[in-house]
Amino acid sequence: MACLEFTGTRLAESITLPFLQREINPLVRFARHLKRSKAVKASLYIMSSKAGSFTPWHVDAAGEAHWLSVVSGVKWVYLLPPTKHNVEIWRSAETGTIRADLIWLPDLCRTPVVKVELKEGEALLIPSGYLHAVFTVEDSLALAGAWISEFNMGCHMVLRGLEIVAKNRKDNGYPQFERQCWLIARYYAKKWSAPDFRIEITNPNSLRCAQHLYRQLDALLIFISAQTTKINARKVGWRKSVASLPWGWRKRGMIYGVTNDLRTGLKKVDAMLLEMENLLFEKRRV
Ligand SMILES: O=C(O)CCC(=O)C(=O)O
Ligand SMILES: [Fe+2]
Repeated sequence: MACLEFTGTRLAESITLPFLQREINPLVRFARHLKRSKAVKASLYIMSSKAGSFTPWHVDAAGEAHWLSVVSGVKWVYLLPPTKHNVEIWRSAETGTIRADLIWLPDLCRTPVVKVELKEGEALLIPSGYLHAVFTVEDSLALAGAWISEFNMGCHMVLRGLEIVAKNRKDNGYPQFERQCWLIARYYAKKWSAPDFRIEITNPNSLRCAQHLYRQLDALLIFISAQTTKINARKVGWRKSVASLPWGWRKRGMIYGVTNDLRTGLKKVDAMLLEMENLLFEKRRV
């Protein structure tokens, strides 16, 4: 299988990104900041595979979500959700504890494997963190686009952490992951810590969505706080993440401002959510 990134090319310009990638991808939403701070590469790929080729079980960089669109040929995509147990099995395969070349990974997992056949003109959305393996049935040409988002931060953090520990994604991890995390953090720090910010809750569903986002951003706060401490300590291994911060942030002390504002924002939202939960609960009882 040959895989090439085509971000920023004429081919990329001719593609309309799916709604999800456009609306959820911080790269797109924060493009204004990204240009100034040396553009981050969006992830668009083109893949050409021979019939009979097989991409073994893996999770994409930092558990990014992505779409896979088959232009010609046929592919079978096998999927497993990123439960704690499944991720542990995959990690064992990555570190060599399990011989993934001898064992069909789903046999060790507790969730059923899902198989999707993708034919010419069809596309599949692979959610964040999903383990997948791909078998090419007929010679094929496919396009893919990947992104990370604040709605899956918990998952990104766990998988990014595993990548760093396994040191298996030195060169092809998610492009400038840390930088994007900081941009997301800044966006919510500003929005949520504003004095007039209120979260709109109208029904149990919107409450669940808001609670989900709260938990994801809480995971993000842990991550950026850890980075701030490392930056303080000037540990050699963290130079790279310092370098990946948006330009000028370090000098202007922005990293501390963002961390503090996000913490304040989260506290505020936590209190609001509790209040809303009580209100909704009361309403239902009446
Ligand atoms: O098509 C393939 O063989 C691999 C595709 C893949 O892993 C992906 O789109 O993430
Ligand atoms: Fe993949």
